[in-house]
Amino acid sequence: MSRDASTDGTMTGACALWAALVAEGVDVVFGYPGGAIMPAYDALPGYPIRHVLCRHEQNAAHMADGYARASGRVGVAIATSGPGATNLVTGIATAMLDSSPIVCITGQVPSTLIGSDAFQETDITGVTLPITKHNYLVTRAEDIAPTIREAFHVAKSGRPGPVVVDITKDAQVGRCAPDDGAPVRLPGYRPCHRPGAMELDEAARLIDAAERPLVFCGHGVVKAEATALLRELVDKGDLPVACTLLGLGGFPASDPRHLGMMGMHGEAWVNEAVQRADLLIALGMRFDDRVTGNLASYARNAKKIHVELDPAEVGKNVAADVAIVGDVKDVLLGLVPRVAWKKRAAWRGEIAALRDDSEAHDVQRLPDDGRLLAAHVMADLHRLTEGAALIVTDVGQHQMWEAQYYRHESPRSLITSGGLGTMGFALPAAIGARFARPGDEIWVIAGDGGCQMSAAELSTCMQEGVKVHIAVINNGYLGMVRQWQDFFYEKRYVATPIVSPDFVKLAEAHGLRARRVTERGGIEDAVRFAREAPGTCLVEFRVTQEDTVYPMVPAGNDLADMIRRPRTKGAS
Ligand SMILES: Cc1ncc(C[n+]2csc(CCOP(=O)(O)OP(=O)(O)O)c2C)c(N)n1
Repeated sequence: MSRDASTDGTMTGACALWAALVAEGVDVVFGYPGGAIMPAYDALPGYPIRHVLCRHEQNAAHMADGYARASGRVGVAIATSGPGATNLVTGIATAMLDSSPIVCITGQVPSTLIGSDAFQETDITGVTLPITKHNYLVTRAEDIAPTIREAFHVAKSGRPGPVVVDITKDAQVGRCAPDDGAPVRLPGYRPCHRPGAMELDEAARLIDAAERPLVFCGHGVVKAEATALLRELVDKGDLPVACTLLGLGGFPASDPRHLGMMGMHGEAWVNEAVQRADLLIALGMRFDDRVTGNLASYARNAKKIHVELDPAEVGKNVAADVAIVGDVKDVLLGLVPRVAWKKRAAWRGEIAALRDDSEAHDVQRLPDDGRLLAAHVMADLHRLTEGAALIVTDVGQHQMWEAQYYRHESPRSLITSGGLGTMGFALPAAIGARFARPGDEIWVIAGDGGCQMSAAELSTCMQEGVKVHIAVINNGYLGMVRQWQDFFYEKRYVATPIVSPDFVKLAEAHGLRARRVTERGGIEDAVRFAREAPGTCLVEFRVTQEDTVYPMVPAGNDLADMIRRPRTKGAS
């Protein structure tokens, strides 16, 4: 029952807030209370919304983000003013760079105190201006519901992104009439572009004429739910497909035309193919520097078709011969019928030769000498889950090995912080994903460094009864940074050896099951153990310490100048 006892037909701003969230279909929010948001919290029990108490507001934003990425819906995080709000910042920036639709609601000091450096006052709309799609300061109860409606519209329409709604305490306790549900009107905000027939014709002409075309499957393919249409395009043109990190799963890894990941830690043959291609068909991706390396030498022989929802991305890094602004699904609906059936055996053969050569010495042979490598864990996890799990990774070497060895078949089967590369992301994002996909098997893969950044959320798993499986890849180092020190700082390992708590005891202290694995033979049993655990289970994999992710394009280098696995050490 609502705590809003009024009989005059009005309601408090706090009630208007929850009613507006219910109207948006919200059934779970992730948050942490405090003084300036207390009226809102006090009203929450009257509404059918579950609140998940995080242990740090950054993680509330990551949970909302994980929920959004797993479901395609908008995730919601709640925090108080001042430190609560500023703690959200990394989570908001993470969502911004990966175009994830979240709405963060923050309490603000009473409007009469704004600007007075009141207790726990921070100008959070000012702070988050460059890392949100949009933000709002709400000072009147009657503005709360329309603002929430607008915030959801902005967060999910066009290129999705984070929106902050900062609500003063007096607005929360003030009274207003129930919301009239008026449709959102935002003159000037026109996020949907219809692809033009001329661009589509020109793109189809380029595709038909190309001898060595490559399709790039980016995050936009996953977000637009365009995977079936992508398959049709690939079928017609016999087109090889390379994925960005966030595009993995947008095209099934088991398809023979799937090449793998491109870029800094992409497969060598993919990067070589990019440099040889005569046409790039880039779908829903933004030519990040981790993808292109040195722009001056990037794909010089290729014409480029760039399909992107956000006009600001087109031509930003790489000039497009044909730019098509629009949702990938809409564009493919128009493009596929225009493209001719064509076989490209010579080009497919050329790539296969590159692949054979590279696989012979670049791809890590997984040794059978008892040593446990992180890649073993990824490969075995893929085999044991039959590629059907939702994997949420943290950031570092393990993230790249996951991308290389866990073969993603379906969209939204990988959640990872790509654009910002936020350590500590995985566990909270997985908790959020759990609420979006209650029936799915969810694995967190985190390093010993990143795991410690959000280990406090083990408490949340315990309190909320959340079931995720956590694989901690413990190599005793901040491995990815150590790898850079290996290559570029003459092995001076400054600040990268990291001592960890006993992860098994840490999990057990939270009432969770846990186990340690030190040999390859232990992986299968541990996966079974985790799956059978009633709640969250942590498995610590003690892996070989100084291992390297190959290949590697040094930052800013030409894509062709990859550091390859040393040939003499082909066995490890
Ligand atoms: C919040 C944050 N701080 C610092 C970094 C820089 N960074 C990138 S990878 C990495 C090391 C990660 O170490 P670990 O979590 O142990 O994973 P590993 O690389 O060993 O698999 C660091 C420090 C980052 N990405 N995010």
